[in-house]
Amino acid sequence: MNKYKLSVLSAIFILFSSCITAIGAINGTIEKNGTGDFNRIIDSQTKSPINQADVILPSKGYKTKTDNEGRFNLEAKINAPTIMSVQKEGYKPFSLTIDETAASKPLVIGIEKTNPHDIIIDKDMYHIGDDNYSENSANANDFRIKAIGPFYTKTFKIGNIPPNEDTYLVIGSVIGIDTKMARDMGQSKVKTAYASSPQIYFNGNMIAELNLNGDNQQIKIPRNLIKPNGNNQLTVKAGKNLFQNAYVDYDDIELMNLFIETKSKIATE
Ligand SMILES: [Ca+2]
Repeated sequence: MNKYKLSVLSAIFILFSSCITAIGAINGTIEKNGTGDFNRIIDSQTKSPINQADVILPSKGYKTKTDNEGRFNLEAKINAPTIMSVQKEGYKPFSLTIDETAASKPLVIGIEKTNPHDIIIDKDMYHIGDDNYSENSANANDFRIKAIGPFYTKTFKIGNIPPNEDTYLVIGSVIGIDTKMARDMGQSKVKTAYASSPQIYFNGNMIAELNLNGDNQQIKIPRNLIKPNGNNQLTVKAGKNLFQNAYVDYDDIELMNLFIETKSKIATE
């Protein structure tokens, strides 16, 4: 098995484990869903309310702020999976894909303070692809932002990574991936076709392929690819519809919140 397949498997494993145990997710947690009377944002450590946090639904053009009790209302119609983002200075950007059911119940979300080595690459939402997609694509209802083209790329600085820490790329949320796996998992309703996986490149080397939509996908960045104290480049390339031979049809996706985290090396490695 080659290196990137392993990375993909670990990303999928992390994705599944984060679905099973919401607590302990990397950059925030759903503390409760369906209890209490209000949606709230709290500090995941202290549990105190966070006021003046921005709560954003980029695809709906909706933005609100939490009050002194950390409370907020979602006054937007959610009829398909939609990315909700929470931003507050000093905290890791948090995003969550919510649907009608989740939005109809009070959400309590714990967000986490940033660590000194964390690097926020991008807090905006991007639509990668060609604006040509099926109504049945995973979350196509929510594509409101015009495509930037078949790839996203950004150059950013990385400092010195301590030798006892590993570096991870975290993708806050991604929707719209129409791979065979996404179809088999029920994420994509496209019956007649599927696409190759979006590919993640770090300094020109492919480090992972994304097979599934979801929140908080983590990809380990091999240390030998990192240029310490220098410019590093992240590129995300859209997959392609494997059933369209007449022309290139990129698999339209939206993603949000890209950042780099370092964590102490796992003892078992
Ligand atoms: Ca397309």
